[in-house]
Amino acid sequence: MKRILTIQDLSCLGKCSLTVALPIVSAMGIEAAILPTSLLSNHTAFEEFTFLDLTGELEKIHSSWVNQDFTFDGIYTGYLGSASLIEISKKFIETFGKGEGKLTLVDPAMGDYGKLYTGFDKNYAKAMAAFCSEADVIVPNSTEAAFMLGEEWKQEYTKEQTQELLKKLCDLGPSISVLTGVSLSENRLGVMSYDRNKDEFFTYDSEKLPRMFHGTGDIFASSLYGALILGKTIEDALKIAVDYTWESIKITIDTPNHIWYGVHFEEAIPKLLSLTYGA
Ligand code: PXL
Repeated sequence: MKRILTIQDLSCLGKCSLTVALPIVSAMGIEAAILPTSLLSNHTAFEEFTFLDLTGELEKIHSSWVNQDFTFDGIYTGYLGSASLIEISKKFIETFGKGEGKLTLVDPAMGDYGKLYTGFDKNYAKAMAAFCSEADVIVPNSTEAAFMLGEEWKQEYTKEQTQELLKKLCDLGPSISVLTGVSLSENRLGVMSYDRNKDEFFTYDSEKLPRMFHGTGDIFASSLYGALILGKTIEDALKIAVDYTWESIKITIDTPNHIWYGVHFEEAIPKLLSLTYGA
């Protein structure tokens, strides 16, 4: 069985980050070790929240893991929370995430709809851009891409502009960049990727659903990473992740006042397994 490490915050309520990644990666048949970067009462899109930065504890865990020679097939990072958390995550990747056959995926989770999440600023975005040099694959949305590249965010991007963004994102270091939330025609929403080594773009989308929910980026990134760890090609992994995220949103669409609580990704796990393993 493959064993991966995922590094992101633990939000006690509001399905996102670890409370999404752990069940999804586990359901795919992969052991998921976790490192909580911070402990929050709930995610930061709610009206108020508490935040405990766990950098100090992660330093101790790093030393202990080095003593015990632990190994992982790859590392997937999401919302980190502060510059020092980016630094310690880098240390974990350099110690445990490098080597033949290992895969590092960085989701630079820090903003949406043209704005950074509460608590982040341009310096955090700059540090995150530098952190992307540690990754094989990165999966920003257009807001995160624009902040990392120091560009003005636009509500809409043409195909050519999207391709240009993806190439610039690969210049940060990863061999594959994936842009989420790509909409190149009305009523369609999906992703575009660029593989720097093959110089190839790939687009996959599905019907645009009429409502947006919080935490869907984490569902996408977790299922994409799981599929890649299971040996799927980037194209097949992107199809699995887009279709599973779509199904999770579809199931949730009629739940009133649910935007901040996250989607019912649990109920779509059978779909994820049939997409991944066939059924
Ligand atoms: O899903 C992204 C995310 C993860 N973790 C925390 C967040 C957010 C987005 O708002 O606040 C704590």
